[in-house]
Amino acid sequence: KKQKPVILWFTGLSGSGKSTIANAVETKLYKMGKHTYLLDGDNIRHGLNKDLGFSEEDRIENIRRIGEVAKLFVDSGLIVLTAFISPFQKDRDQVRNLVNDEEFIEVYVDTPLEVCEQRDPKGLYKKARAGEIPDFTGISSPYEPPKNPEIHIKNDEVAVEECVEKVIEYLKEHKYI
Ligand code: GGZ
Repeated sequence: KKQKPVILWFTGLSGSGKSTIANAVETKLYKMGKHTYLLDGDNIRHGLNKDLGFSEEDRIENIRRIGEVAKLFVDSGLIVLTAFISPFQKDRDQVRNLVNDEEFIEVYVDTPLEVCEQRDPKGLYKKARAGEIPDFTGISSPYEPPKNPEIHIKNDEVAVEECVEKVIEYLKEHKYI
């Protein structure tokens, strides 16, 4: 079945729902017969990037490597989904500039810090507030919201299924699938 290779670059705070939505989008694309690959903390930060932490310098290098890997998968014809905080606009733009214009879609998972902190699925915000995790995004390390994301998702206001639909509709409208 036809598909145009592209990077779906999800960005947002810890607990924003990036991974959940990216996973659900991937499942949907799979059911439609599309070929995809999902890059996330589980397969990148535990492998290729296990030498990196969360200093500004390490986050920049984290995103740079992920961008290069995503580009390779795009070259192989896949729809690539990435789910990383990727807090800096400059680094996201650098990945955008690695590929052709139409091969990068920035997906902003816009969940307010208060909501992420309330969810706190892994108790990380609590630890960060207690000073047990230094440089925690949103607490003691910055997050720069995308200026012009192709897709803007407010997942505290709508169900995951609706967020998934929004991404799928975008892909159809712009003839990726
Ligand atoms: C932010 C941290 C930190 C610090 C550990 N700051 O909710 P999670 O657990 O599963 O997702 C977070 C993940 C962020 O890794 P990324 O590779 O996406 O970050 S970045 O793009 O900024 O390089 C969180 C966990 O790692 N985590 N320490 N200090 N998140």
